[in-house]
Amino acid sequence: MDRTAQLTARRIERDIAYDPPPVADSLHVRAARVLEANWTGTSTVPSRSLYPHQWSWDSAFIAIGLRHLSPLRAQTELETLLDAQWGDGRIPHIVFNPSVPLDAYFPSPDFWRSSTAGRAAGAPRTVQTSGIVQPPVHALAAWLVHRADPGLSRARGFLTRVYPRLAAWHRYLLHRRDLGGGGLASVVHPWEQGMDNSPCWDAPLSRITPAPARSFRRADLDHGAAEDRPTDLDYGRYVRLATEYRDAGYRDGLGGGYEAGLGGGYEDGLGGGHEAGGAGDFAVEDPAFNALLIASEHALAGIARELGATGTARHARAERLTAALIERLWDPAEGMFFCRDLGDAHDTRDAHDVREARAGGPTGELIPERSVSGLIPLLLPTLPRDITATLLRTAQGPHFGLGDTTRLAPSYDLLGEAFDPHRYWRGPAWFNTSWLLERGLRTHGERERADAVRTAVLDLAAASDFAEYVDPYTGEACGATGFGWTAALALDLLHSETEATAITGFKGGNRG
Ligand code: 9WN
Repeated sequence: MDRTAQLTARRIERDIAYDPPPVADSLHVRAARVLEANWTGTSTVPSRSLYPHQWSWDSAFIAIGLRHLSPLRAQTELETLLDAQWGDGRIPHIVFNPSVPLDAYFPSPDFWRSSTAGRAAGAPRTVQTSGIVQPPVHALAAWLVHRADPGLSRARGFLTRVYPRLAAWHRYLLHRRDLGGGGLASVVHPWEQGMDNSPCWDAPLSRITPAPARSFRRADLDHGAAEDRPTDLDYGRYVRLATEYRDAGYRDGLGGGYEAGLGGGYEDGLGGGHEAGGAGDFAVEDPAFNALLIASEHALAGIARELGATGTARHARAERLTAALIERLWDPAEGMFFCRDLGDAHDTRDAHDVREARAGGPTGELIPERSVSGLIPLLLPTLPRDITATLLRTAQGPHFGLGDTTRLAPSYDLLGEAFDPHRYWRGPAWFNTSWLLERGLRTHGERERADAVRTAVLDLAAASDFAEYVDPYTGEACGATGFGWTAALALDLLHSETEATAITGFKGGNRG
């Protein structure tokens, strides 16, 4: 056969070369495409439509996935966030992109007025941010990002630059936010804990008079289905709390100001004393928020070691925090951790009252609502063995149904009165909490269970087009698609080792 005949024959046999049938892209490629589409040049938006700015804990989760595609981008993601840190050490929950129109997201920069209302707390002048915080996943993310490419990290001085900022962040939480006086950090707004409309907040929020509906305009309903989102009543209360905090200058401590903020050596003895305060009527100690602080404290110890210190003081602090978590939030009868509502107990202007309250045992009341937040401490490498075993049973039991009626743990109790499989944090399964549980199961050597969650994350992320959250029974996509942390954490599980490993690199060993 001559050349022309060959080509003609090939064309007839293989017109696939000219009109290829669709070949399904791999999950890796699809996840990478989401992260590329959401990348702004210096950070990644959670969603192009619903959340067009940089969010704090989203960026930490996103960096954890991004490290497999571009360690440089992952470092940049965290550096951009940390550039917006306040002088008092807080990392704001949103860093606004000035080129996005004001009405694209509510509350917008003109609501928060960070550079004026937050001046006394050291808000940056050149970038606009919110004034509240989100869970401290950042040191953990920085450590994992470093480990993805230690050569690049060292060459860029990544850890040397981020360490003092992360240390100041933890100092802020442990000094300014220990509103219960028992050593744990409190959140002063549901958005701070990240699970905005969890039924856990219903009781503490019921004390708050909602801002009138006509005083603000929700932008989320332009992009998300109303039945999947928080109600107008919830929003009215979110707005009231944020307004009061802003109008009090975002002040947490008795002294205001930000002398406890940036600075400090690698070992970072906390120094100073507990400071009471908090402007609003909402103050809650949450298990996931504090478990992430503890995991991040272990990660900071790893970073300190990499930078030439011992890290011992940080591990010791993480252990003290773990003990406080158990003392204040563990409910042995229910077999899980609960939130503690500090009620008015935190709202004292007098440090003497705080010491009194402290001496009299834990202040406030446990909130008897089962949230996935109460399972997240499974992440901690040194949780006592009996608590780990009990948590596992609770996760698999009728309230969460993990591995039985659900493949991914629901955000809230399947049997709870407030359960709703589609409404945001009142039932749907989320990918970040599933990732944390998967890592926790692996930390404790629960390989088969971890494998099952991993497979479910990968399947459901792919099938839902990287949805923000899914119906825990059916896997039906809810909220936004092309969601940043869903893509990033699926990518991370695709690439991460599957043998037993402690996420922070610190094994410690179970106690008890
Ligand atoms: C308020 C960005 C954020 C997440 C939160 C999630 C949702 C914001 C909102 O979106 O909260 O911060 O407008 O509902 O609840 O966890 O960080 O993805």
